[in-house]
Amino acid sequence: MKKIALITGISGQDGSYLSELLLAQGYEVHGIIRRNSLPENQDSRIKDLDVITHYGDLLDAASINRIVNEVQPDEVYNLAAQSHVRISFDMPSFTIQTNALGVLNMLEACRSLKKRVKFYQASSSEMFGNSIDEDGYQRKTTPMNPTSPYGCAKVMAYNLCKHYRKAYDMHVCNGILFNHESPRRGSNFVTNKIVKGAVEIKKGKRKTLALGNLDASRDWGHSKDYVKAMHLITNHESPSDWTVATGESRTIRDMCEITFKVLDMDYRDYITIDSRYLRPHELNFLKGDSSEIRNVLGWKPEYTFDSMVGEMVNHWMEII
Ligand code: G4F
Repeated sequence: MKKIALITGISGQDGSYLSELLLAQGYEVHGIIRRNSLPENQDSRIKDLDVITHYGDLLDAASINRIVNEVQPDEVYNLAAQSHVRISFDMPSFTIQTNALGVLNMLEACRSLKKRVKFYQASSSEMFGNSIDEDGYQRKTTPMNPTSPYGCAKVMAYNLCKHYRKAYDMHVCNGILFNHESPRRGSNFVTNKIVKGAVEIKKGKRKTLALGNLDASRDWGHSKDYVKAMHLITNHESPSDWTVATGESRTIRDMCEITFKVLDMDYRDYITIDSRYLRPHELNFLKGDSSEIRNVLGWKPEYTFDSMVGEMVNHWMEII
């Protein structure tokens, strides 16, 4: 019998890579999508995949209950979210509802199922805020001091998942994933914004690229590697919480320098600073310790930072 997976946020970067991984392993893959006035915006990443989609919304508990009951999943990957940290300052209420109460709706829907479902929650390094352990890393034991409505909501969802695991003996896992990118990343996130902008400059389509804080530092991996971690985490015999990261941190300035260099340009000639892209409260530095998932589950990223940037540059060079 085929295993059945249900992915919320299936149309996003991670949802599409995870669908490919699960289909390749013989799963029947279902996903929840929201209604959009331009349907092609909704399925551009998954239109060629053999997945079954259902209309629903994490905030519409009736739709979630109906889908979970119809699909009877063995594994649920809860990836849906208002995932943009900067936008969470503009839409705090929507972000908190979707990213925290939406998770509660999913957990409740799964709790009501007769079968024991494995539940994966997309937790985030944004939960740490500016906490750093003495050795310079963040890990699941690092205090969580979020610096955005997005981070606050993710902390609540993280704790709800731990609570449901203990209170109802459910197989609920958190993957605390550090930033992960790819050509499929939305181009309003900084990596793809830089790569796309640099290629546009290279091809004479624009003269400059406006960014916000260049001094923040992130631990960037590749989404394709990180969805493998999601699957390993969910299928480990005992449900737990795991940190997924590369262990390398680079500033936004480094990202600009490397990307423009690949295209034989000097970023200093093209980058401008626009305060619209600054945040009311910034998370300054992320570097994750993923030794537990590497040692216990054997997870190891295949991409390096350079191979990831190279793939993103090639993608935009072909499209633009
Ligand atoms: O690419 P970003 O928007 O990602 P951010 O805020 O780190 O969040 C991402 O990673 C989290 C995991 O830690 C996820 F939970 C979350 O869903 C998302 O995937 O911004 C990265 C950094 C920030 O410090 C930001 O201030 O880049 C800085 N930045 C500088 N200029 C910019 C820009 N970010 C964006 N989006 N646009 C800019 O023009």
